[in-house]
Amino acid sequence: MTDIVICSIPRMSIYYPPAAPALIKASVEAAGFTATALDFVIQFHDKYFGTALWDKLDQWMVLETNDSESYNIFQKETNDWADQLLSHNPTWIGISVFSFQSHKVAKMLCMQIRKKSPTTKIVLGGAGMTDVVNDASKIYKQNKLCDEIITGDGERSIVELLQSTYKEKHDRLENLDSWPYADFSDYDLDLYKVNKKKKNNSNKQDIWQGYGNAWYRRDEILTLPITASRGCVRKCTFCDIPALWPKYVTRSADNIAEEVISQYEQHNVQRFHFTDSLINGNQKNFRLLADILANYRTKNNADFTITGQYICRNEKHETQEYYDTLSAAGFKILEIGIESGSERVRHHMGKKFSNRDVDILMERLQRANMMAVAMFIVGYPTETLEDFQETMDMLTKYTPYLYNGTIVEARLGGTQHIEPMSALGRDPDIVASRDSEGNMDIYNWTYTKNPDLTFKERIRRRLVIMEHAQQLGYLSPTNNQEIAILKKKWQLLKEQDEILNKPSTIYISNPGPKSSPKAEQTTTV
Ligand code: B12
Ligand code: SF4
Repeated sequence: MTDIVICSIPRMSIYYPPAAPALIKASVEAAGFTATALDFVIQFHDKYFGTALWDKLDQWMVLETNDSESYNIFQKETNDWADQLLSHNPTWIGISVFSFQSHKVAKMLCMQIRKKSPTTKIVLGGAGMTDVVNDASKIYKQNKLCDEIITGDGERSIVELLQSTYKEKHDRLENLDSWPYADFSDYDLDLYKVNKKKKNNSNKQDIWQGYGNAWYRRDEILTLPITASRGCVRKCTFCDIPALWPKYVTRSADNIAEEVISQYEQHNVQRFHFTDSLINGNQKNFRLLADILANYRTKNNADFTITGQYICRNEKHETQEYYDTLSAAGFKILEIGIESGSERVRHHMGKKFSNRDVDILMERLQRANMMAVAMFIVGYPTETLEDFQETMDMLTKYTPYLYNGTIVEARLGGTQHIEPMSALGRDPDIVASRDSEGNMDIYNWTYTKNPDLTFKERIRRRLVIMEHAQQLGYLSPTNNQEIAILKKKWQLLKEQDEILNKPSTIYISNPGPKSSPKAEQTTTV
């Protein structure tokens, strides 16, 4: 008998073990209840990855496919997961819904649990349930698939639920230091060692569900997630983080360092990934953290490294010495949202650093023996052909950093989609179609002030820049799932065009290898 058993479900990357069930378990136990965390993400991955079924199954979760084989497999798996959950004889079953991509699996799992044990209570939580615009919870409530839905931060609410004092709310924690850090003791962490050969002989280095991360692929390493802050200090127009977390809060440097050191000593962690929207939100605190960790790593000859999302700041407010300290602390790979080579576009986004700031950042990273994952957005509403060319040129300009190993990846995402909760989502000049329930088509939109940027044009630019990046030698993952979505959308457009008798070929202006003259190419998506 246990008070709550909390599980993670696909679709989630297996870059590191799911953070939420480990955090929820720690909070619940600190309040005197019993909790067990079960990880169906790794179970599912290790069973199917490397088999001919994997792609189909992965796509089934995201796209509206009617593939009956995938459906039957998920029925079988969720049936088995329900048995595993119920074998703990829990009062509550908690399901962590990481994003909207987990809904199909979550619904199936709820149904299986309901069928087997109608009296066991089910609570859902996670960012996938915190989608206030599309109200993801409606369908679960209407069909009585669960007993409670917890949105926002889960630590306090879940304790209140078990204490029977919970009242529906959208919680955000204020004082993060007062909550315990993640407890991974129920997980088999060995399964997350990325390059470890698996029973079915598949090798984890080949996959991160469409994401790249060369740095993640190299050794037999264990990465653990750390959640040091929530929210963001910026308000970029395309991003929904400011709406999801209206206030930025961070744990103190001492508190974060204590967790890093304790997890490192307990689990022999080689890499930490900060799940924060940005790790350098509070510069003073971040610098302090770097000092503590640099000191610890040096004194103890500790070899862990740290990755996380980082914002580029005005170069005048930073120094080479600062980056040397970050490096000594283990902050070896920073994921940096450069977004565009065009300052005009970045300015509109609310990212007000200059191209010179980026140049100097790259230089400092190189000198400090650090690395960058450069993240870009293709097809921002104001992006003209000239702006797009500036992003292409930036990739070309930075090839020296690619060749010397400073830039390890150019991440291109999909095409710009409009987050309904972002500032762009509220911009009256963005025109998007809506379905019968009023949900907007986040991919297929136009911007009245830049009418040439059609959805087709965005897809074209996305493919052009991917070819350009790959030809230059960047690791630039095709991000299979995003491309699959674009293909599907393209197919729909093609069908509409055929009805209207218009051609649907995408013309790619291919810059060719570095020295070759530009060539015109066509491609079909
Ligand atoms: C790191 C990250 C990733 C990593 C994930 C690595 C991994 N395996 O965990 C990568 C880059 C792979 C990724 C991918 C995606 N991500 Co992501 N990701 C994040 C990010 C930055 C941090 C997530 C995190 O770990 N947070 C820390 C944990 C502890 O928080 P949490 O899971 O939300 O859990 C808390 C609460 O939600 C709640 N809770 C969670 N589970 C449960 C369960 C119960 C029972 C209860 C009571 C409470 C509860 O309590 C927890 C503690 O407070 C968030 C944004 C953010 N800053 O949070 C986006 C975010 C979660 N991602 C998002 C999306 C959309 C995606 C993708 C779909 C993107 C894409 N188009 O492909 C994919 C889907 C997942 C996949 N394919 O792996 C959205 C989700 C929005 C939504 N409603 O769907 C977010 C919120 C970003 C955003 N701005 O919109 N992501
Ligand atoms: S894009 Fe990054 S920096 Fe901008 S608001 Fe979102 S999380 Fe913050």
